[in-house]
Amino acid sequence: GHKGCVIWFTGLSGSGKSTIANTLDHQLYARGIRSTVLDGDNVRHSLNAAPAQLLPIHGEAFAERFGLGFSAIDREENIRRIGAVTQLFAEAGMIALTAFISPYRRDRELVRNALQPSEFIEVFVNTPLAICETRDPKGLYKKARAGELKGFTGIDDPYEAPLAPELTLNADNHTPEMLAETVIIYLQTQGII
Ligand code: GGZ
Repeated sequence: GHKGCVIWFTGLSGSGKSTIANTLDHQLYARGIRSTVLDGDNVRHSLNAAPAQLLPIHGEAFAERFGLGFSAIDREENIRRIGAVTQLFAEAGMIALTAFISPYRRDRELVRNALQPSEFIEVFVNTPLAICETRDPKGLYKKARAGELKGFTGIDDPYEAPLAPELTLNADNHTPEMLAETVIIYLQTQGII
């Protein structure tokens, strides 16, 4: 068996959060533990997007009110909603893995404080900006450097690194498999799995 919890990955764009979370998801599955991954691809485009079907009915004002972008308050609301969803998962006894930049310390602490102390595992994916920028899988850093994309985390928008994360992963010289193993071992030592 296992206990419900939230494994909250935080780090820059391109740091490896989603890759590590998905690798961990597979490793847990291989051990007979069902978990789920929430990331930008499945949350920002669904729960936190303006529903396209309703645009013709309610108009652009609806999208502006309920769809989330990347301003400070939009990021805050993004994390708040995700936190609420993960709280439901944890309370249902499930393991929720999240992979969002979540750049603000306060937003992450609000999620932490809504859970039991043992239920929130903050994992700092500590990949240096220079490496994230070299990877640049979507070319977004390049655009941000060129001034074509404003408010990009790490370039002209803040990233507040955790002060006391449960785990810090150095993703630049280890494989995702090794890093996910580190989390597995932590979960075992904590009696979560
Ligand atoms: C940061 C941005 C931005 C800006 C679009 N700043 O590499 P990606 O593409 O897939 O990861 C980034 C993702 C960040 O979404 P999150 O929901 O994780 O952000 S937060 O926790 O801050 O709410 C990037 C893309 O969206 N992206 N514009 N301005 N990342």
